[in-house]
Amino acid sequence: MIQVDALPGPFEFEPAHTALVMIDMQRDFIEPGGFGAALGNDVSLLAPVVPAAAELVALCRAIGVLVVHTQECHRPDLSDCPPAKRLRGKPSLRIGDPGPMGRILIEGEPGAGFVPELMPQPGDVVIAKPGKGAFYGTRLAEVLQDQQITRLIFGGVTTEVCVQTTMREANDRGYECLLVEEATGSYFPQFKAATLAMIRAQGGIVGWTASLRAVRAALDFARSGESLSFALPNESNQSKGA
Ligand code: TIU
Repeated sequence: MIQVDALPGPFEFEPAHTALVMIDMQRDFIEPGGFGAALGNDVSLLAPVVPAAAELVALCRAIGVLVVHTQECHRPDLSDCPPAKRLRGKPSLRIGDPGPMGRILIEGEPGAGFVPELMPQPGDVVIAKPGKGAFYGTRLAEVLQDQQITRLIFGGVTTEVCVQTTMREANDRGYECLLVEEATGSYFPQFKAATLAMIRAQGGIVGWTASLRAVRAALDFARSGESLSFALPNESNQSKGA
Protein backbone atom coordinates (compact mmCIF):
# COMPACT_ATOMS: atom_id res chain seq x y z
CA MET A 1 0.00 0.00 0.00
CA ILE A 2 1.33 3.43 -0.97
CA GLN A 3 0.44 6.41 1.21
CA VAL A 4 0.44 9.97 -0.16
CA ASP A 5 0.54 13.02 2.11
CA ALA A 6 -2.72 14.55 0.87
CA LEU A 7 -5.65 16.69 2.04
CA PRO A 8 -7.92 16.28 3.93
CA GLY A 9 -5.78 13.30 5.05
CA PRO A 10 -3.48 10.56 3.74
CA PHE A 11 -4.52 8.96 0.42
CA GLU A 12 -3.65 5.26 0.23
CA PHE A 13 -3.59 3.14 -2.91
CA GLU A 14 -2.40 -0.16 -4.31
CA PRO A 15 -0.90 0.33 -7.80
CA ALA A 16 -2.58 -2.82 -9.17
CA HIS A 17 -6.02 -1.42 -8.31
CA THR A 18 -5.39 2.20 -9.25
CA ALA A 19 -5.61 4.10 -12.54
CA LEU A 20 -4.25 7.51 -13.46
CA VAL A 21 -6.90 9.39 -15.44
CA MET A 22 -5.15 12.11 -17.42
CA ILE A 23 -7.84 14.42 -18.71
CA ASP A 24 -7.77 16.02 -22.18
CA MET A 25 -4.09 16.99 -22.56
CA GLN A 26 -4.89 17.95 -26.14
CA ARG A 27 -3.44 20.58 -28.44
CA ASP A 28 -6.95 22.08 -28.80
CA PHE A 29 -6.84 23.16 -25.15
CA ILE A 30 -3.13 23.84 -24.64
CA GLU A 31 -1.85 25.36 -27.88
CA PRO A 32 -2.79 28.60 -29.68
CA GLY A 33 -5.37 28.23 -32.46
CA GLY A 34 -7.48 25.52 -30.79
CA PHE A 35 -10.79 25.30 -28.95
CA GLY A 36 -9.53 26.88 -25.73
CA ALA A 37 -8.19 29.92 -27.59
CA ALA A 38 -11.37 30.15 -29.72
CA LEU A 39 -13.35 30.51 -26.48
CA GLY A 40 -11.27 33.59 -25.70
CA ASN A 41 -8.86 32.04 -23.21
CA ASP A 42 -5.14 32.69 -22.64
CA VAL A 43 -3.88 29.17 -23.32
CA SER A 44 -0.34 30.04 -22.12
CA LEU A 45 -1.73 29.63 -18.57
CA LEU A 46 -1.82 25.86 -19.15
CA ALA A 47 1.84 25.54 -20.24
CA PRO A 48 3.17 24.69 -16.74
CA VAL A 49 0.75 21.77 -16.50
CA VAL A 50 2.48 19.90 -19.34
CA PRO A 51 5.77 18.93 -17.62
CA ALA A 52 4.02 18.19 -14.32
CA ALA A 53 1.42 15.98 -16.01
CA ALA A 54 4.15 14.19 -17.97
CA GLU A 55 6.06 13.52 -14.74
CA LEU A 56 2.91 12.20 -13.06
CA VAL A 57 2.30 9.82 -15.98
CA ALA A 58 5.91 8.60 -15.83
CA LEU A 59 5.75 8.09 -12.04
CA CYS A 60 2.49 6.14 -12.27
CA ARG A 61 3.59 4.06 -15.24
CA ALA A 62 6.83 3.11 -13.47
CA ILE A 63 4.94 1.71 -10.48
CA GLY A 64 2.39 -0.26 -12.51
CA VAL A 65 -0.60 2.10 -12.28
CA LEU A 66 -2.86 1.85 -15.37
CA VAL A 67 -2.63 5.07 -17.41
CA VAL A 68 -5.85 6.32 -19.02
CA HIS A 69 -5.82 9.33 -21.36
CA THR A 70 -9.11 11.03 -22.16
CA GLN A 71 -9.74 13.12 -25.22
CA GLU A 72 -12.70 15.48 -25.68
CA CYS A 73 -13.67 15.20 -29.33
CA HIS A 74 -16.53 14.56 -31.71
CA ARG A 75 -17.27 12.52 -34.81
CA PRO A 76 -16.66 14.33 -38.12
CA ASP A 77 -20.42 14.43 -38.79
CA LEU A 78 -20.99 15.98 -35.31
CA SER A 79 -23.68 13.37 -34.60
CA ASP A 80 -22.38 13.10 -31.00
CA CYS A 81 -22.22 16.89 -30.44
CA PRO A 82 -25.44 18.35 -29.07
CA PRO A 83 -26.37 21.63 -30.81
CA ALA A 84 -26.50 23.18 -27.32
CA LYS A 85 -22.76 22.50 -26.97
CA ARG A 86 -21.82 23.66 -30.47
CA LEU A 87 -23.92 26.82 -30.46
CA ARG A 88 -23.19 28.01 -26.90
CA GLY A 89 -21.55 31.42 -26.59
CA LYS A 90 -19.73 33.42 -29.26
CA PRO A 91 -16.43 31.62 -29.87
CA SER A 92 -14.25 32.74 -32.80
CA LEU A 93 -14.41 29.12 -34.07
CA ARG A 94 -17.08 26.56 -33.19
CA ILE A 95 -16.67 22.79 -32.77
CA GLY A 96 -16.25 21.34 -36.26
CA ASP A 97 -15.05 24.59 -37.87
CA PRO A 98 -11.73 24.48 -39.72
CA GLY A 99 -8.88 26.11 -37.79
CA PRO A 100 -5.08 26.22 -37.91
CA MET A 101 -4.89 22.73 -36.28
CA GLY A 102 -7.66 21.20 -38.40
CA ARG A 103 -11.35 21.05 -37.52
CA ILE A 104 -11.93 22.15 -33.93
CA LEU A 105 -12.35 19.23 -31.46
CA ILE A 106 -12.92 16.62 -34.19
CA GLU A 107 -11.44 13.14 -33.77
CA GLY A 108 -8.38 12.49 -35.92
CA GLU A 109 -7.62 16.19 -36.47
CA PRO A 110 -4.21 17.50 -35.26
CA GLY A 111 -5.79 19.80 -32.67
CA ALA A 112 -7.75 16.99 -31.04
CA GLY A 113 -4.52 15.02 -30.61
CA PHE A 114 -2.39 14.96 -27.47
CA VAL A 115 0.51 17.35 -26.88
CA PRO A 116 3.81 15.56 -27.66
CA GLU A 117 4.80 15.23 -23.98
CA LEU A 118 1.58 13.35 -23.16
CA MET A 119 1.42 10.88 -26.06
CA PRO A 120 -0.14 7.56 -25.00
CA GLN A 121 2.27 4.64 -24.81
CA PRO A 122 1.61 0.94 -25.50
CA GLY A 123 -0.46 -0.46 -22.62
CA ASP A 124 -2.20 2.85 -21.91
CA VAL A 125 -5.95 3.26 -22.45
CA VAL A 126 -7.32 6.10 -24.60
CA ILE A 127 -10.93 7.18 -24.06
CA ALA A 128 -12.52 9.55 -26.59
CA LYS A 129 -15.39 11.39 -24.92
CA PRO A 130 -18.13 13.63 -26.28
CA GLY A 131 -18.84 15.36 -22.98
CA LYS A 132 -16.97 17.10 -20.20
CA GLY A 133 -17.23 14.02 -17.95
CA ALA A 134 -15.23 10.96 -19.03
CA PHE A 135 -17.92 8.44 -18.00
CA TYR A 136 -20.71 9.94 -20.14
CA GLY A 137 -21.03 8.11 -23.47
CA THR A 138 -17.78 6.12 -23.06
CA ARG A 139 -16.56 2.65 -22.06
CA LEU A 140 -14.50 4.03 -19.14
CA ALA A 141 -16.66 2.36 -16.47
CA GLU A 142 -16.26 -1.06 -18.12
CA VAL A 143 -12.50 -0.62 -18.57
CA LEU A 144 -12.04 0.22 -14.89
CA GLN A 145 -14.32 -2.63 -13.77
CA ASP A 146 -12.51 -5.15 -16.00
CA GLN A 147 -9.18 -4.15 -14.48
CA GLN A 148 -10.55 -4.18 -10.90
CA ILE A 149 -9.66 -0.53 -10.38
CA THR A 150 -10.98 1.04 -7.17
CA ARG A 151 -8.94 4.25 -6.87
CA LEU A 152 -8.26 6.99 -9.38
CA ILE A 153 -5.50 9.58 -9.57
CA PHE A 154 -6.34 12.62 -11.69
CA GLY A 155 -4.48 15.25 -13.69
CA GLY A 156 -5.21 17.22 -16.83
CA VAL A 157 -7.19 20.20 -18.06
CA THR A 158 -9.19 22.11 -17.24
CA THR A 159 -9.50 21.74 -13.49
CA GLU A 160 -13.02 23.09 -13.03
CA VAL A 161 -14.50 21.79 -16.28
CA CYS A 162 -13.52 18.29 -17.49
CA VAL A 163 -11.39 17.28 -14.49
CA GLN A 164 -13.92 18.27 -11.87
CA THR A 165 -16.87 16.85 -13.84
CA THR A 166 -15.10 13.49 -14.23
CA MET A 167 -14.03 13.40 -10.57
CA ARG A 168 -17.61 13.97 -9.50
CA GLU A 169 -18.87 11.27 -11.86
CA ALA A 170 -16.22 8.91 -10.45
CA ASN A 171 -17.07 9.84 -6.87
CA ASP A 172 -20.73 8.91 -7.44
CA ARG A 173 -19.59 5.57 -8.92
CA GLY A 174 -17.73 4.71 -5.72
CA TYR A 175 -14.16 5.53 -6.65
CA GLU A 176 -11.72 7.13 -4.22
CA CYS A 177 -10.19 10.03 -6.16
CA LEU A 178 -6.97 12.04 -5.78
CA LEU A 179 -6.27 15.21 -7.80
CA VAL A 180 -2.59 16.17 -8.20
CA GLU A 181 -2.29 19.94 -7.96
CA GLU A 182 0.54 20.83 -10.37
CA ALA A 183 -0.65 18.28 -12.94
CA THR A 184 -3.93 20.13 -13.46
CA GLY A 185 -4.65 23.67 -14.62
CA SER A 186 -7.28 26.17 -15.62
CA TYR A 187 -7.52 29.31 -17.76
CA PHE A 188 -8.77 30.86 -14.50
CA PRO A 189 -6.32 30.38 -11.59
CA GLN A 190 -9.03 31.36 -9.11
CA PHE A 191 -11.30 28.58 -10.44
CA LYS A 192 -8.48 26.04 -10.04
CA ALA A 193 -7.93 27.14 -6.42
CA ALA A 194 -11.67 27.02 -5.70
CA THR A 195 -11.99 23.56 -7.25
CA LEU A 196 -9.11 22.15 -5.21
CA ALA A 197 -10.66 23.64 -2.07
CA MET A 198 -14.19 22.32 -2.75
CA ILE A 199 -12.97 18.80 -3.62
CA ARG A 200 -11.24 18.32 -0.26
CA ALA A 201 -13.74 20.32 1.86
CA GLN A 202 -16.23 18.62 4.20
CA GLY A 203 -13.87 15.72 4.92
CA GLY A 204 -13.17 15.12 1.21
CA ILE A 205 -16.70 15.42 -0.18
CA VAL A 206 -15.38 14.64 -3.68
CA GLY A 207 -11.90 13.32 -2.91
CA TRP A 208 -8.34 14.20 -1.98
CA THR A 209 -5.75 16.69 -3.29
CA ALA A 210 -1.97 16.41 -3.08
CA SER A 211 1.12 18.11 -4.48
CA LEU A 212 3.20 16.38 -7.13
CA ARG A 213 6.07 16.48 -4.62
CA ALA A 214 4.00 14.42 -2.17
CA VAL A 215 3.18 11.83 -4.86
CA ARG A 216 6.86 11.68 -5.90
CA ALA A 217 7.94 11.23 -2.25
CA ALA A 218 5.39 8.45 -1.67
CA LEU A 219 6.49 6.54 -4.74
CA ASP A 220 10.20 7.02 -3.90
CA PHE A 221 9.48 5.67 -0.42
CA ALA A 222 7.62 2.67 -1.85
CA ARG A 223 10.48 1.92 -4.22
CA SER A 224 13.09 2.22 -1.45
CA GLY A 225 11.00 -0.29 0.55
CA GLU A 226 11.11 -2.68 -2.40
CA SER A 227 14.90 -2.43 -2.73
CA LEU A 228 15.22 -2.83 1.05
CA SER A 229 13.27 -6.08 0.92
CA PHE A 230 15.69 -7.34 -1.73
CA ALA A 231 18.72 -6.22 0.28
CA LEU A 232 17.65 -7.65 3.63
CA PRO A 233 17.36 -11.40 4.16
CA ASN A 234 13.81 -12.35 5.11
CA GLU A 235 12.98 -14.50 8.14
CA SER A 236 13.07 -17.83 6.35
CA ASN A 237 16.49 -17.05 4.88
CA GLN A 238 17.75 -16.09 8.33
CA SER A 239 16.47 -19.30 9.92
CA LYS A 240 18.04 -21.33 7.09
CA GLY A 241 21.37 -19.67 7.74
CA ALA A 242 21.15 -20.20 11.50
N1 TIU B 1 -13.37 25.29 -21.65
C1 TIU B 1 -12.79 24.58 -20.70
O1 TIU B 1 -12.29 25.11 -19.70
N2 TIU B 1 -12.67 23.23 -20.83
C2 TIU B 1 -13.24 22.45 -21.79
O2 TIU B 1 -14.03 22.89 -22.63
N3 TIU B 1 -12.90 21.11 -21.79
C3 TIU B 1 -12.06 20.52 -20.85
O3 TIU B 1 -11.93 20.98 -19.73
N4 TIU B 1 -11.35 19.47 -21.25
